[in-house]
Amino acid sequence: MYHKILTVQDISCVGQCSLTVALPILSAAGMETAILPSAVLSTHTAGFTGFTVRDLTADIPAIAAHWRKEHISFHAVYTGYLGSAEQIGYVQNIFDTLLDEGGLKIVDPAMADNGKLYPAFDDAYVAAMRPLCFGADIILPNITEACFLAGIEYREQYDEAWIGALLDALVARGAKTIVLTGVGYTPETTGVVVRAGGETRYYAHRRIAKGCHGTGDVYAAAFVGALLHGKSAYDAAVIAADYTVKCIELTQGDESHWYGVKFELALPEYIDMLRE
Ligand code: PXL
Repeated sequence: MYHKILTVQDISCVGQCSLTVALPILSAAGMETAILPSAVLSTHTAGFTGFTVRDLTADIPAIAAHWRKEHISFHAVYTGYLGSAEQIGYVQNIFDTLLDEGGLKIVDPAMADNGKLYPAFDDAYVAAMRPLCFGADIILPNITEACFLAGIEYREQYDEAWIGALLDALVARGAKTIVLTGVGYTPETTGVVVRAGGETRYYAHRRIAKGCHGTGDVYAAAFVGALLHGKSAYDAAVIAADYTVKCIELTQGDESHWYGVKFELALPEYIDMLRE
């Protein structure tokens, strides 16, 4: 299926994350992909120092107004790393005014990992992110982000009951389909829990010891591409997991490539997975 979609995220010029991975992955999935850069950074903020940031919040209302004037609309809007709490309000307005009838709102609340918010964010940002997530059709948080959204204390050790309670807390606040990433119940595995339509399913896969930057963005873009291609939320979550693992495997062993993953090398396999 060919769809016109919009993704709203930053451009980190160097570092293989956000728009520089979402655009090629969504294009590979066969989607016409419009972009709205939330900010332009010289690099991402996870490991580089002294990066430049140009917040584009002030440009967004005029861009959205121009699109409305041109009667442009999208089958889905998918958001990732956003520049500011104020920008989240503009994104809500884009959800409300630029989606086709029945269009999908997909939010990756890219704001935290390993129990901590990213350097640019604070509690006000989390508070602004909640209504965006709880009004969306699909959210893709990792465990840290899910805890911030649900107001539950982050844990490194957990079991299925605790994950179930975390999902329940998100649903109680209004979450619809939840794709919870980075859930592992054994030291050798990690995986993804998909709660959709009252049903919860888990897909476990190999855990690769070292954490890799940008893999959350690779995962979310691959999920969105597969979903819009016509896969179910669970099947899209499995394809995105297998693709992301492949990207990490292809990067392992190259110490100089610490800032991201070589997602480009696995795009042919991603396309094959979509065709199956
Ligand atoms: O991968 C998430 C992300 C996106 N954009 C910027 C980031 C990060 C993670 O740190 O810094 C600018």
